[in-house]
This record gives sequence, structure tokens and C-alpha cells, in this order.
Amino acid sequence: MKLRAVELRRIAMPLVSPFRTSFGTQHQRDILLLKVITDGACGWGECVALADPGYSPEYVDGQSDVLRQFFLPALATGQGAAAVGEFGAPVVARLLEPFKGHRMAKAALEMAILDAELRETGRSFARELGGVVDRVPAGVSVGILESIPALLDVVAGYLGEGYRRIKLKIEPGWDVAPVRAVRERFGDDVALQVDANTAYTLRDARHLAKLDDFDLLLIEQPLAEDDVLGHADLAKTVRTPICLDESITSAQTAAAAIRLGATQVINIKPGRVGGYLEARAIHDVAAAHGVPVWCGGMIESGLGRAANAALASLPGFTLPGDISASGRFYRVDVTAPLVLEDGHIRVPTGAGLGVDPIPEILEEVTTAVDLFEF
Ligand code: NPG
Repeated sequence: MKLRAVELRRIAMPLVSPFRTSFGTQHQRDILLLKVITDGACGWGECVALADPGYSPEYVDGQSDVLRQFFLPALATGQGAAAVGEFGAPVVARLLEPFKGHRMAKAALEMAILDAELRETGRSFARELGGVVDRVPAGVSVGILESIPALLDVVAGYLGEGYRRIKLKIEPGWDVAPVRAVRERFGDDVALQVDANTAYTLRDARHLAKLDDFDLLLIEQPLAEDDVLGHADLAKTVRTPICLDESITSAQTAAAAIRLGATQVINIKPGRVGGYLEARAIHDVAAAHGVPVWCGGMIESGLGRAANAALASLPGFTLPGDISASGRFYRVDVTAPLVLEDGHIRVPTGAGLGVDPIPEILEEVTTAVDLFEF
């Protein structure tokens, strides 16, 4: 495979309603898409970085810059040096290894090259990654709202649509009361979990233990991302399983967190860990330790969601992921919309991602395009 060019395309997609978390409110998604053009095919990658570095150090302008200044030139040199037939997605991480961090940009580039490779040979993402099911249960993430009645209305709507699991965003002042209200109104059968996005400290351990009364699947990332030991200590006070998200940046950090007793469940987001191949490696490490995993979401377009559905079809993904239908966040998606079927999302079977951007829609949401030629 030979790279000819990479198109960097920025799109702006308004959200159907504002999405508030403990670190900020999103009104629209400013996404960087990569289109890799090779001698045999095209492939799409999606960079999940937000507009600002509120979730992680990455932000979309920064990812765009590091791609142009460092990653694309390194691939240009690298593919020249690679033996014939050697260049491809598994080589990308190795060529980019000298550069620290910027995992979301690395992941987007690897995704696009993997897509191009798979399209050329007619294989799907799910098959390549090792998927074993043809549909995955859909969970939905519910932002922080202005009142408990408003929250109950929103949750009722999602349960009515068939979502198989509800995740409530929490922060100090919006935790025990909303969880109690959802349990009281919808009963014990609803699969329910919470996500704090690092909003607490170990001093809140006794308060967080109050959530134990509500039979939650897990508490996601209650403490700071670098407070792995704190999570291990918290797990001694809180009975609800702790699930790390922001803290897990690689298979190595996953193995360490498991060994320390800091995480009983892992949220795997390919963008956060540098790509789908590293995501699969984390799945394998977790499976070897009997740790369940689930696929997180970053409000992706249909392109990223299709790839996430493929990842979530691996056998260790035993909990429903944040893999909601396109309509959860977008009135119009750039691909044919992903829809709920009996609370599940179908895993695409076509070559590569198995979905394509719809050209007219893509043009409509595009704010800038730039071409890097090899
Ligand atoms: O379903 O795509 C989705 C969103 C799921 O809540 C969700 N994601 O912290 O996990 C998170 C949160 C998030 C969204 C984080 C956007 C960062 C950006």
C-alpha cells in the first residue's frame, strides 16, 4: 500500500441538545476527519479531540497541527523506508512512537489507514479486530440537567426508545439524588451506571459510598486521571465497581491499574489510547485478567460510531457501550444514520468501516479542507 495524500477536513455538527458533563457543556461538535488516499483505496479516520482540552490534554486544533507538522511528514519518510508490502496500519503506531502523547491524532490516522487497507482487501473492521457478534447492545449517556424532573423525562424517553443501559453524568451536588430518583421511578431492572469525569477526590469516599445503595453497574472515573492509587484506595470503601476511563491510556497503564486494584471494569475508547489496535490490546489484557470492558463514546459521527460498534463486537465487551444511535446527538449524521434495532446497533459488515460519508451532507457541514500530499 502506498499513501498518496491525506485530506484534513473540519466539520461542525450541531447537537440536538446541549450535553453537560462535570467538565463543560458541548453545544456542537467540531470534528477533524481524515481521508487517506492510497494507490488502491480511500480510508476515513475520525479524531475525537474536543474543541478545548477539558476532557484530556488534546484539543482539535492541536491535533490538526501535530498531524501536519510531525505525523504526516513522519509517515512520508517512513513509508519510503519501509520494505515493499510492509507499510500499513500496524506500522503506523511504530512510526509515530517517537512522538509523545497526541493519541487522538495517532488514532485517527491509524483508523484511516486501516480503513483504506481493509477496503482494498474487502475485509470489515469487525472481522479484522476479532468481532464475534453481529449486533451490540446500545447504552446512552445522559448529561447533567437543570432539574430531577427534567432528568426523569429524558431517561423515560431513552428507555422508551429501547436503550439497554443508562449512564448518568454526575458531579458534586448532582449525584446521589438523581441516581435515587431514577431508581425509584424506573425500578431495579434498569442497567444503570454513573460517570464523574474526575470530579471528586478521595476525601469524597464516604459520600461516593452512598451510591452503593443503588446497585449500579459501576462508577466511572471518580478521581483525577493520575490518581490511580486513589482509585485503588477508593475501591476499599466503595462496593460499587470502579471503572477507569481517563486514566487508561495504553495496554500498559491498563495492566498496571488492574494489578493495583484500581479498576474492576475498563472503558475502552480507541481515541484515548492511540487507536483501534491498542484498544484491542487493552481488551486482551483485561480479558486475561477477567476484567470486563465496554466501549466508550466521544460523540462521534457515524464514521467513528461504526468503528466503535465493530470494536464492541469483541468477546470481552460484556457490558453495553456508549454506542447510541446517531439521533442521540445529531439530527443529521454524515453517514446513513445508525439506528436502534431492539436496543442494539448492528455491526457493519461491509469492507473497512462499512459506512461512507454522504457527499452532499459532508459538504454542508464542512468548515475547512486541507490536502497533504506525499
Ligand atoms: O455516546 O458518544 C457518546 C458520549 C458518551 O458520555 C459520553 N462521553 O466522558 O465518556 C465521556 C463522554 C465524553 C464525551 C467525553 C465527549 C469527552 C468528549
